Amino acid sequence: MSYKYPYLNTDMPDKTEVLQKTPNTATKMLIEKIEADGNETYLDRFASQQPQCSFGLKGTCCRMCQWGPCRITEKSPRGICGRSQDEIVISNIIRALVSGLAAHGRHAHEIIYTIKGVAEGKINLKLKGTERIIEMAKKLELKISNKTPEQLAGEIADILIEDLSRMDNKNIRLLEVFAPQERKDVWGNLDVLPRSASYEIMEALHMTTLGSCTDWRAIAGQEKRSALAYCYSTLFGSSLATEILFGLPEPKETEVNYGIMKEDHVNILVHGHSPVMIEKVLEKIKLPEIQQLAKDYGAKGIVIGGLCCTGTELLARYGIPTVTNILGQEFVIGTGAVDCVVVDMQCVIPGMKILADCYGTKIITTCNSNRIPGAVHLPFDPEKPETLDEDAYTIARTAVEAYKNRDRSKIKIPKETTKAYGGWGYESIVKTLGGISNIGKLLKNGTLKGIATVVGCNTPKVAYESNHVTIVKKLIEWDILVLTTGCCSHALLNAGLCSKEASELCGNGLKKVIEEYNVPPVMAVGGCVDNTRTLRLFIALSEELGIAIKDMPFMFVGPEPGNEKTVGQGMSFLMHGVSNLVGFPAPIPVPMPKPIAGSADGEMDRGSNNIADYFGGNGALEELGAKIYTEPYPELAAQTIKMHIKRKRNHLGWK
Ligand code: BF8
Repeated sequence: MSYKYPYLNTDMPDKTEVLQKTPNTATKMLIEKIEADGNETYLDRFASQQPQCSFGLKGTCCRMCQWGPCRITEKSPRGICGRSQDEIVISNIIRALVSGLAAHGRHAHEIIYTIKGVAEGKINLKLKGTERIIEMAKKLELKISNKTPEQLAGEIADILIEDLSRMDNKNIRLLEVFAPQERKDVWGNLDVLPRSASYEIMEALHMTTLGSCTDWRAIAGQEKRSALAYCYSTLFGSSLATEILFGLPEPKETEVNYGIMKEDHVNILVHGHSPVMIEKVLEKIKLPEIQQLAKDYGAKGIVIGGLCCTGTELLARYGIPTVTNILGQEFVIGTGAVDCVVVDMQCVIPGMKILADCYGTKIITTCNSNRIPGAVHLPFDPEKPETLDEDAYTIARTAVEAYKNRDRSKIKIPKETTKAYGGWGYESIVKTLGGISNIGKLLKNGTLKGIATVVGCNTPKVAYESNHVTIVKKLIEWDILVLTTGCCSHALLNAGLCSKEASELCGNGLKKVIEEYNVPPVMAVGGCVDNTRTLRLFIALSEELGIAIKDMPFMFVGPEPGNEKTVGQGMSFLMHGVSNLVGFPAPIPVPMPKPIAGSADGEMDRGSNNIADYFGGNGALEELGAKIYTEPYPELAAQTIKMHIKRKRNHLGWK
């Protein structure tokens, strides 16, 4: 049985259909095991939630004051205050976007203040990214001579903090130095240049509260401003700051997937987004006394595996194997083999702790913003770093000690391991592919037809990971190079698409590139904030070829949107002129067909509103040179991407 998604005229899968259609073989076994153990996962809760609220699906429920909630219907086309559908829909979208901006902002805050702490000698870590420090110091026109990398990093951190918090009417510095001039002119003409993450969050919430702005176009303007703050203050801010702290990523050959866990080892998973504490914990785990402790409890060693974006960060830096993504975090606990999960911030679902209690898995939280009742809590605060080493040691010890409490009757680890060549960064992609001008040539002569960044979360609205994998298999068959981040990258890593062996699935052009340059067809470039790396590549290619990004054969693809953070991801690329293909609209609107009243055969009216027409029609296209396509069926989504890229190539006169 499947569930209806009425406004997209599509179906969503139940558990049986997920079992039939997911490409992830390891999870099939785990879904059945968890059910046999009498435990529930998101799949059961998704079923309990059906049918989902149709107003929520359309974004037409207003909860921005306490007179409501109000819903838009034919009978009531306005909320109690008089707010129209357009105003409600755009307000819901911008509130989701700035919520994601706040999350990335908080992430950036932790990393940037860690740099400050290290630069001032208060945090016992070393800055490993000298190359990035020098590059940024030059771009930001800092005086470099006679300064240590630490001094320069401290000055850069101050600028990044200003970009997060500036209240006066000045531009975000990272935008000034990293954005292409063509775009700065477009944004300037639209009057959407942002001040800072904090200011734009404040203004977005202000504009959408009761009795504030009722001009949806003005709110859409603030949406664009907030998206640019999201992109340059918090994506560029966190990603570059992490590289200052931990160094530039280098691609690594490794093995990923559930099978990296071992029954006779201590299995520790690391989860979240901001890997400062975990960096220290890894240092402590290597200590002979901690390794010995594991042996004393009868374990043959210690396995570390990565979840979500902390996982992809550690893959990039140390080749630590990734295991799974946001919707896999319950499945992996269901193996019964996880002794401990150390989490930092974001995308840790409550369901994971519920299952952890069923399987005797210890959870350790390390961020004050991410508390979980019943978990051991040892927070890292870059402004109070005195106990960092001591706490990291306690975490390492506690995680290993958890091994002795494991319930051995419930262990079942899937055998699947998958080869992967992941951990790409902007510099390593450019270098490995022979330089920017060579990548430009490969695009121009049609060896590569285009570049798609396929990213984002999982959604229960499709069979687990099926849209990510189906779309990307098609794209590489059509010689479209794929870059990926976040939860999508876990799906593609586990499906074997981030390894050179996936060459057999590729078209002749991409095959040639794989052989000649020793790269995989799908390049995992880190966590969600590392979409910066892809944007830098797009900007560099556009500048090299002298062609605006909006005219290049590029596309942003978010097949399975979930977290509020993903709204800003797509918008960041849209602002640069890169069209989006998203699997599901909410909360980004598309024309929403509705049954025609009195129609016996369920005929649908296209339905429309100004917001839908703006993002999916000519509005954004005219202003930004890009638009949002929505297509939940992966085969059709892949066709849409192919057509979009073909259209761009035709326009450029490229074969
Ligand atoms: O930032 S892809 S579910 S883990 S939000 Fe979260 Fe979505 Fe995963 Fe990383 Ni991104």
